[in-house]
Amino acid sequence: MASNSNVPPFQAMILEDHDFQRKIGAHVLKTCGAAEVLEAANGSDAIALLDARQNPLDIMVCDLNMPGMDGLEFLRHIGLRQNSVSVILASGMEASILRAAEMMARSYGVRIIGAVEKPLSEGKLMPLVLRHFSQHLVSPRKQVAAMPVAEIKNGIARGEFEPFFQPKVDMHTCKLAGVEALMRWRHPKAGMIQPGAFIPVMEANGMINDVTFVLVEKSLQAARDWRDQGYPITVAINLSVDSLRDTTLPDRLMRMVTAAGLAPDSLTVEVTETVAMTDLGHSLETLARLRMKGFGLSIDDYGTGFSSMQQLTRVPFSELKIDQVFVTGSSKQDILQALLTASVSMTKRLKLKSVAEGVETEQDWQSVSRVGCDVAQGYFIGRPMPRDELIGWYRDWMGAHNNVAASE
Ligand code: G
Ligand code: G
Ligand code: MN
Repeated sequence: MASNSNVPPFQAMILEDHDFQRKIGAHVLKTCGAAEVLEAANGSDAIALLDARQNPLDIMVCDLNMPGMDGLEFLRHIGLRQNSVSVILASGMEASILRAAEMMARSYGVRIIGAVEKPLSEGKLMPLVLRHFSQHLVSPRKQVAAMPVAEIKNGIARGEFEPFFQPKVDMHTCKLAGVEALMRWRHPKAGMIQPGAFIPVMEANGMINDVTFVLVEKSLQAARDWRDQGYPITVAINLSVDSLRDTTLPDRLMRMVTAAGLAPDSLTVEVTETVAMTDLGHSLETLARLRMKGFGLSIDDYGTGFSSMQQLTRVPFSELKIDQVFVTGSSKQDILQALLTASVSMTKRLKLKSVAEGVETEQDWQSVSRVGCDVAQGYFIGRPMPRDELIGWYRDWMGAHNNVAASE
């Protein structure tokens, strides 16, 4: 029961008509770190308790099937009240009913962090409590001024987009585990432009797909050159929803990989959980086909989306990248350590490779190493760099970490 000491004390409620089950629920919430647990046996009582409070509740566990106002109606009411409480659905009902309730509640604007089957236990609730805290950590990424569409079109026509490469290293051997290709715009007047200024514009205007293929082409060429120099390096590329919708994408990538004289396992595709779950039919077909053909498949920015692990297990991922919000500065925050531990142990259960993003300092490296993460990426290791700098960087890096590699 070491986990509960890692979350800040929180205010909770259990809504459950069955006396015995309600007592169990209240007890389990306390073992998960709740400072106070309100108890309600039906929806109307729960509403009254919520309305009477000064400070908002953090987390509540909500039964669905109850006499009087049932859980569904209760959720509609808290949606209408725009209550910010995070809700965990608990039920003895079958999974399809839980899923329907979850969808309904979300459409009313209720924050649902997951569903569990009764009886409740710390093992079932704790991951969802951690999820509540993780979603409160995520703030939208910094906005940058968007470039005009016409200017981007010119840039594409002039061939100004190119990949920079950021190293990912194996945490045990310190050897290169691959590189991530990140798009940059070498603008003749403005200099080097970051993706935040043009990728959202490209996505919104149906321009991302073509540029993605240019990026893949250049990345594969780089990978081929590195291999010829004696460095077989896997390259990862980021894909948008538009690219995944195209179910012929795997065949096209296969032709490109073959033309570059490489095998499909030298290319990994990174998609965010949100992207993977959009237009699920087409995405799943494309993703499954990519894996079938032997490409690597990575969940990017893990922990920042809203998909449940159950949803993610439907996609045949080979790697999970833990978002930098959980990594950067994690050595100083117990809550981040707890989230890292939970994410890494899950990747091990699912037999996925874990990659920590945003390793900025030696302390970050140590904290992700402690929880057993396989691979690290971040400024502490190397910034995204032009292709011609990578091998030089790698020689320096191995020079500095030779002792680590040799002692393994
Ligand atoms: O490199 P940073 O370098 O600033 O990248 C910012 C964001 O842009 C990241 O979320 C990254 O995933 C995304 N990104 C970078 N390159 C590409 C790309 O080629 N395609 C897509 N779709 N996203 C990219
Ligand atoms: O979303 P995605 O994971 O694809 O994008 C990676 C983004 O994170 C890029 O913008 C990249 O430049 C940035 N990045 C990589 N390493 C670090 C790091 O150590 N710290 C910070 N703050 N950003 C990083
Ligand atoms: Mn990425």
